[in-house]
Amino acid sequence: MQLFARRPASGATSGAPGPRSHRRRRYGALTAGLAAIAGLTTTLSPSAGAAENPYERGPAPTTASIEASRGPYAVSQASVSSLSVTGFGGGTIYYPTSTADGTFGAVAISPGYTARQSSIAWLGPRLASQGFVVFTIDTNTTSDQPASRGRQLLAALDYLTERSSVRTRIDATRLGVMGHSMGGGGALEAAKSRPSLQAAIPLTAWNLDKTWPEIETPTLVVGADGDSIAPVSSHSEPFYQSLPSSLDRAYLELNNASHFTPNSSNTTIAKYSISWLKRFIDNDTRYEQFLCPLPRPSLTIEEYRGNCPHTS
Ligand code: 856
Repeated sequence: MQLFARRPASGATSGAPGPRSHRRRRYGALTAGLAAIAGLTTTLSPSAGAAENPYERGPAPTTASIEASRGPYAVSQASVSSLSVTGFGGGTIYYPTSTADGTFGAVAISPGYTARQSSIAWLGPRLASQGFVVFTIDTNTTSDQPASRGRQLLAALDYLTERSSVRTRIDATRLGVMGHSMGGGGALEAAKSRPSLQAAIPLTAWNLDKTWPEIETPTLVVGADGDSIAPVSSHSEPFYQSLPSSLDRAYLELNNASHFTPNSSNTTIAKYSISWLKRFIDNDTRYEQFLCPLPRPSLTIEEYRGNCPHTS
């Protein structure tokens, strides 16, 4: 069942992949037609599904597969020295070792104030093993502010797709950003300044700017109920609420969690981040089942808000 509004799957309309806009309101009859086509795909084999969506990677997901500490792809890594780049502080690229499945989408991730890439390193192999190229970065200085972190995330993506050793493994039209705390504030800044980004996930984000109506990128805002550095009442909640209601957006508030919960392996952060990146970077509707209907409060979820379904 098609729960999110379906965008013209690249190729379905033009035959060529390219940046897509994310405002749902553009589509009317086209959406209805594609929804009808989508209904047929439920009976097709995985390979036929892959043929329909050229960005689909990996086997059909299950709750166990998105909660696992590693996904189906073996992961390699490459260090990027700060001395070899400009515009950000270097980092580590985690990528699927195999080239058999073609190109992958890519995500850059910024740490927070005073922190280095090590503080968000767990996300590298966790996300890359599901079929993404993941770049955990250092910032130029650990005291850089959110707007700077946003520019650095974009510089890192440009390096990744244009100059890095893995550039040929990446589909440069399918990029996303994540970050922790001021790095999450940076992910919001990056999405605001580059609407072609396909997904953004700010984690217990901190920013003095509380309103983000300009964002056109599908955004999953992750807050923590016990965060006293970026309290959800003055950070994640207004960030989420200020996103356009027409946008694919969601708010995940972690239960029994702190500002630093995103700094170590966390299954709830991983499973919803994987689902969001797969759904919006890979256009992979197989992951919609984990996002819609909205997850209910649980031992690890204080609250979940979102605007699905818009159709169906
Ligand atoms: C840890 C962001 C006034 O702002 C703050 O006190 C503050 C503190 C920490 C952070 C952050 O990025 O934490 C991440 O490395 C804002």
